Order: sequence, then structure tokens, then C-alpha cells
Amino acid sequence: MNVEQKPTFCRICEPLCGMIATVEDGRLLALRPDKTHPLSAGFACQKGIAFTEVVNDPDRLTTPMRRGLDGSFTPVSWDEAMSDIAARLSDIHRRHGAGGIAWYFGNPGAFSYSHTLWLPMFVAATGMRMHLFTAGSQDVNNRFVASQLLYGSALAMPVPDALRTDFLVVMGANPVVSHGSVLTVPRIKDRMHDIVKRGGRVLVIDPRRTETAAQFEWLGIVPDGDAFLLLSVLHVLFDEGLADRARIARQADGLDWLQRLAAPFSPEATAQHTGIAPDTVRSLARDLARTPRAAVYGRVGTSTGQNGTLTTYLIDAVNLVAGNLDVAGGSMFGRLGMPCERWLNIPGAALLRAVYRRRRSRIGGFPSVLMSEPAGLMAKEMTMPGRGQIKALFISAGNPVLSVPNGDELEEAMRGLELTVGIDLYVNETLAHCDYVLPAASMYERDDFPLAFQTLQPTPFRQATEAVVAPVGQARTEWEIIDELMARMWRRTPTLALLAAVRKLFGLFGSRLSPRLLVDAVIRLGDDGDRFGLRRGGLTFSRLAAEHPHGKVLARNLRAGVLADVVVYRGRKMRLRHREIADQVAALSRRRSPQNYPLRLIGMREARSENSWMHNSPLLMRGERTQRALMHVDDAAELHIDDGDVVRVLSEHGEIAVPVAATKDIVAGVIAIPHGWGHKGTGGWRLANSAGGANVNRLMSSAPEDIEALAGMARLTGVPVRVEPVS
Ligand SMILES: Nc1nc2c(c(=O)[nH]1)N[C@H]1C(S)=C(S)[C@@H](COP(=O)(O)OP(=O)(O)OC[C@H]3O[C@@H](n4cnc5c(=O)[nH]c(N)nc54)[C@H](O)[C@@H]3O)O[C@H]1N2
Ligand SMILES: Nc1nc2c(c(=O)[nH]1)N[C@H]1C(S)=C(S)[C@@H](COP(=O)(O)OP(=O)(O)OC[C@H]3O[C@@H](n4cnc5c(=O)[nH]c(N)nc54)[C@H](O)[C@@H]3O)O[C@H]1N2
Ligand code: SF4
Ligand SMILES: [Mo]
Repeated sequence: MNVEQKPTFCRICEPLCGMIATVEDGRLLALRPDKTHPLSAGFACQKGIAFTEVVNDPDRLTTPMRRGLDGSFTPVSWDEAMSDIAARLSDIHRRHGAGGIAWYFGNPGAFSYSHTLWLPMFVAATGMRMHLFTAGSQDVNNRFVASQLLYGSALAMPVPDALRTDFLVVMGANPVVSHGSVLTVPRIKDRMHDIVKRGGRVLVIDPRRTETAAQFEWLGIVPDGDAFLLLSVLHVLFDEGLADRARIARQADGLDWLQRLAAPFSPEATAQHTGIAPDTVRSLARDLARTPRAAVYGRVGTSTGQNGTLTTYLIDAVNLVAGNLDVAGGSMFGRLGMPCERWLNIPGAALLRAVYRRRRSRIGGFPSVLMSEPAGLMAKEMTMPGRGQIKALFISAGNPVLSVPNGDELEEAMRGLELTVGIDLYVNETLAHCDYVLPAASMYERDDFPLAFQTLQPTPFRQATEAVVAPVGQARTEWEIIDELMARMWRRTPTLALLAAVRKLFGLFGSRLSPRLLVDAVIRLGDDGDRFGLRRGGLTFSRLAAEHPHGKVLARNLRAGVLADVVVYRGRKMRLRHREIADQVAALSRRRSPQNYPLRLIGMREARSENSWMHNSPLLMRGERTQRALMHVDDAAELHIDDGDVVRVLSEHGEIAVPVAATKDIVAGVIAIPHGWGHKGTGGWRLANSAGGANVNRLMSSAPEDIEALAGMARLTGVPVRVEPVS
């Protein structure tokens, strides 16, 4: 018997906590938090620990499967599956072009560098008309668009310097449960308590007194009122002369324009939309301006309303105008530290801006965000006839039937496709409709480097891991599946021919064109990298994994004063003035409140769930966990609803039934329901199926007019609903 203790890290969510994997004869026995990890220092949450149960889950996919006419799956060999998939795909490509082919890339995909780097290869090889959808249009695409407008680069993402700030304003995020998002801070709860310990404040602006709000200060807000609140904070900053105009002029163009934009939004005028008293807004604005180290941070709650791009733009604008952008303890920018990083970013950023402006979705004419379209429109793109109608769909690491608006419509639309292929650990509710499901290697079965999160860390840190165990059964990494698909692909598109030539070239030098090669180059060129031998003893992927198994802190903190290097616009200054933003502000006054839907629905993440996919772990499901909605005691009393009663929740778009818990910890008129439930037996995860629950996204709209205009964001919060007792 051979037992090993292997340092690695968790990739379920963004702190990327250090883990020690106990491996016995090649099998994962247990995971425990890594005490030697410099940042997570012995912390891991229940999900991280429970991942052993996912890796070894008897319900996990271990071989490729084909769905028969009766809907049941039978195992097939990789060769059989891949040759049939490639042949049918080639045929679809020949008949319908790239526009007949679509890929949905789900959330866990972003945690794998190889999956993230190889999918764009497939898109390029297939042709630019191919449809790409991601979980981003339900999550963070608004952040990319706000950054593109403000800094010229979609990937310039400010993060709050949680380690040095004295006043952290958390809007629409619940880091005590989510562990941080678009922000990589291990032990984020402890780091927030540190702020208070050194005399600072953490203020949580949220319609619900969340687990985070309960530990710090809570300011309740009407759902989707954030744009009004932020405009009124700007109004006060200008009105009371709290903005250092000379300093801002060095950072940004368009300050006068912004001032005119905010002028009508006095705290008195916005109070009806936010439920926040004018005096509270004034003191918030003063505190933000007068505290030298302060930062406003927003996340899912400020992204998934009707104006998520505007709201995120305004968060950055408030940070700028209050003097908190690009300063220690404020909102800061991380960088990879590559030579000429700005010059390398300029062409890519310009290309993405051009694609954003020129490429429009077939339905609704939505701009393309990092090449992707709104996933809320995926079903309609499958059913609306014409050039560009989807005929083949791939889904990797996603469960859109539960995660995008109107899953019923999507299930129905999938039935009409010619080819559907899923790549996952499980047959989830979406993959149940696929012709083929292919078994993916889990995170501990692949090497990794958290590429997507490098610049989102207030403490610049690097960690890489080799696979700690071999894939179970015949599971494979996504990039290998994509690579093989491309190798078997239809006709020689110019991109494919180019790719083949590059591949040959690498072959001549005895190496293989792979994602590892690319990510290794990023590590070697970045901060502390070996610069391909120029810097002796510097980092490479292999050296990082072998010599720094618990990771390496590159610097205690981010560098301030880098804005001019982050902004890719000519003149190196942020641009505040945008017609798109003015249009969104104008649209605020045209918001509609449908009759008979008096309540507002918001989301709610749970400590022992991860979106839709960890409900099959006995450790996480113990105590007979079920989904429930939270509503205010007064609202419940008015409707004669008792704690534990099952109610019907109706929106203009659908209805579900859920049990209710009544609470005082929520703004009156608001109901909170967790997403990711509603496993209904079509999926292959037995425990999850028995947990029941309802798919809250049946209440959400997939109509183009309900999708946010600038980033294609689904409207998942502040949705008008009505609640009725079930007799
Ligand atoms: N345990 C757990 N952790 C997770 C996940 C999970 O499912 N479970 N999911 C992961 C993923 S994919 C992500 S993207 C992150 C998300 O990370 P977070 O954004 O931190 O998590 P959420 O719980 O979605 O927080 C959104 C908050 O916004 C509030 N809110 C809703 N509407 C509004 C509004 O209009 N205005 C304001 N101000 N607040 C509003 C909600 O009450 C909620 O508290 O979490 C990640 N971590
Ligand atoms: N109402 C409402 N809806 C929401 C949200 C909300 O707050 N409210 N949040 C939205 C957000 S922020 C997100 S990110 C989305 C998530 O939406 P999705 O990404 O579509 O769905 P997940 O539930 O995260 O499902 C992930 C799937 O990936 C599989 N998986 C896990 N690890 C791997 C791997 O390594 N490889 C492969 N190939 N598969 C793997 C899991 O088994 C699971 O089937 O949901 C969105 N939907
Ligand atoms: S918080 Fe939990 S799920 Fe997230 S990375 Fe850490 S251990 Fe993994
Ligand atoms: Mo997400």
C-alpha cells in the first residue's frame, strides 16, 4: 500500500484554497485544508472537503455514453463516439456553415486553464460565425463591458484592496457564503474582520441581511435600486465639492459629463427607488471621500438586474470620484507583470472592442462580449429558422437548463437539434437531452494553474499543481477532447490548416502544441518568471509545482499608480463619456412595474451548494437539506402564510412551488430563492434527484426585451413576482 500526501488547491470557487490530497495507490482518499498554504493557511470550506465524494461518486460518468431512442444511455468507446460526433459535425458544418454550430461553456470551465485556452482554438477553427455562449451572461459579462468602456480593455478589472482598506462597501455580494467573486482573497471573512479590528468598517448594501451583513453593518436596499443609489452618491460627491478634480483629471477624461449625468439624481430624488434615506446617502458619500483607504465592491447582485453594465460602470465611477481608484486600500488593478504588458494588450483589446461594436447576435442584435452571445437567447437561436440557426450544440461544464432563464424552453429546443454533446462529470439536467455525454476529468485529475484569476488577487500569488490522481475510468480533460475533435474535423478551414502547420513546427522541435506550453509561457514571462532562462531560478510551471507546492507569494500587496499602464486608450486615461451609458441612465426612468406582481425576487447562494452541481454529495446534503424561499414576516402574515408552508411563486413568465421560511432579515416586499435546485430525475445524480426543489429560473424571462442591452445579461434579480398560498 502506497499512501501519499500531495499539496494542491481547490478550484470550486475563487479563493482557490490550498489542499492536501491523501492518495492511496492512485485513488483519492481524502482532502484536508493545507496549513502550510501562505494565504488560506489551513482553511477550506465544506464543499472543498466534500470533493472527495465528487471524485469517487458512483453516479459519476466514467465512459462515453450514447443516448438511445428510448432516452437511456449506453456506454460506447471513445473512438466510436468521437468518429460519429466528428462525422455528424462535419456534415452539419458543410450544410449550415459555422453558424449551425454552438458551444455553451459553463462556470467550472473557467477554473481550468486548459479548457479555457483550447475552446477558443475550436471556435477559431470552426469559423467566427459559430455561436459561443457562457455562464458569463448570467454572471459577469457586464463587468467586462463596463471595463471595456472605461479602460478600453475588457480584462482590466479593478478589485478592492481588502487587505489594506479601512472602509469596504460590499454591494450585491455575500462573501461569507460565496468566499469572494471576481476577487481572489483566501479567508475573505477573516480579512474583512481584520478591517474592523484595525478600526475600519465593512458596510453591506443588500436587500437581505445576509450572512455577511449579519457580521458587519447592513444597509437594506430595494432590489435593482443600486444604479439610483450610486448616481446619488456621485451627485453628493460633486454637490459638496468632495471630488479632487485636478487629481481626477490626471486619471480620466469626461468628469464634467459625469457630473451632468448625475445632476438630476439627488438623494431626495432617488430615495423612492432605493428605500435609502437621503442623509444616509450623504454620509456614505462623505465617508467614501474622506476615508483615505476606501473601496466600493459589487458582484452578482449588482450585475444581474436590469442595468448591470451601468451599475458596474457607476461603482468604478464612485471609486474614481471619491479618490479611491488605483490607490492602496482602494480599488486596484492586478497585472501579470509581463514585459510590455500594455503593448501586448492593446491589439487584443482593440479587436474585442471592434467585435463588440460590429458583431451582433442574430436575435435581438446584442453585442458580442468576449466573442460570446447572451445565453438567455440560446433556445431561440435553436428554434428560429434561417441562416445561423443552431443545429449542433456542445455543452462543457455547464447546466444551462437550471442556470439560464426559462430552462423549459431550452429543453424543448434541444429536442429539435441534429447533434448534442455534453462534457461533464455527471449526466446533469441539460446533458440528459444529449446524443452523447463524454466523461470529463475532475479538477484533481488534471494539472492546473488558475490563469483567469491571476490579476484578481490583492496579494499577488502563484500556485500550480500537477494532477494528483489519474482520471477515473476513461475520463479525459476537455482540451484533449477538443484537440481530438479538431484533428478529426470536417474540411480544412484556413485556421485548421494554419494550426496543423504550427503543430508540425512544434513537432520538429520535439514538443507538442498544448495549453500547458502557453500557460508555461505566461508564468515564465510574468512576475518572478524565468523569462526563458534570462532570470536564473525564475518560475516555470514545472518549477512552481515542484519547488513551491504550497504556492508562492510574489508581493504582499498590489502596486498603486498603475492606471496609465492598465488603460489601453490613447492618452492613457479612462473615458467616462459614453452614449451607451447616457442611454442606460435615460432608461432608468422608463422602468416598468407590472400590475399584480408586488414582490421582488432576489437570489441566494447557500454555503453547501455550488450552483446546481454539488447536491449529490452526502456530506453536503446531510440534515435533509431542501430548497426554501425567504420572505419577510410581515409579507407572510399579510398572505396568511406560516413558516414552512409551500407557496406558489408566480412571475409574468412562469411559476414554481417552494416552501417558505419567514424572517425579519430581509427588506419587506422582497423574496429570496436559491437557484440550482429542481433536479427532477432526468439527470443521473440520484441523491440530487431525491432532494427535489424547483428551478427558480422558470420565473425568469428569455425574451430579448428583458435582456440587458449592453452585455446581454439575464435579469435574475429584482424580478416582479406574486406569492400565493397553496391550499
Ligand atoms: N457556497 C457557494 N459559493 C459560491 C457559489 C455557490 O453557488 N455557493 N457560486 C459561485 C459563483 S458561480 C459566483 S458568481 C459567486 C457569486 O458571489 P457573490 O456575488 O458574492 O454571491 P451571491 O450570493 O450571488 O451574492 C449576491 C448578493 O446580492 C444580493 N442582491 C440581490 N439583488 C440585489 C440588488 O439588486 N442590489 C444589491 N445591492 N444586492 C442584491 C443578494 O441578496 C446576495 O446577497 O459565488 C461563488 N461561490
Ligand atoms: N437565478 C439565478 N440563476 C443563476 C445565478 C443566480 O445567482 N441566480 N447565478 C448564475 C451564475 S453566477 C453562474 S456562474 C451560473 C452557473 O451556471 P452553469 O455553469 O451553467 O451551471 P453549474 O450549475 O455551475 O454546472 C456546472 C456543471 O459543470 C460540471 N463540472 C464540474 N466540474 C467540471 C469539470 O472540471 N469539467 C467539466 N467538463 N464539467 C465539470 C458539473 O457537474 C455541472 O454539471 O448560474 C447562473 N444562474
Ligand atoms: S472556499 Fe471552499 S469551495 Fe471555495 S476554493 Fe476554498 S475550499 Fe474550495
Ligand atoms: Mo458565477
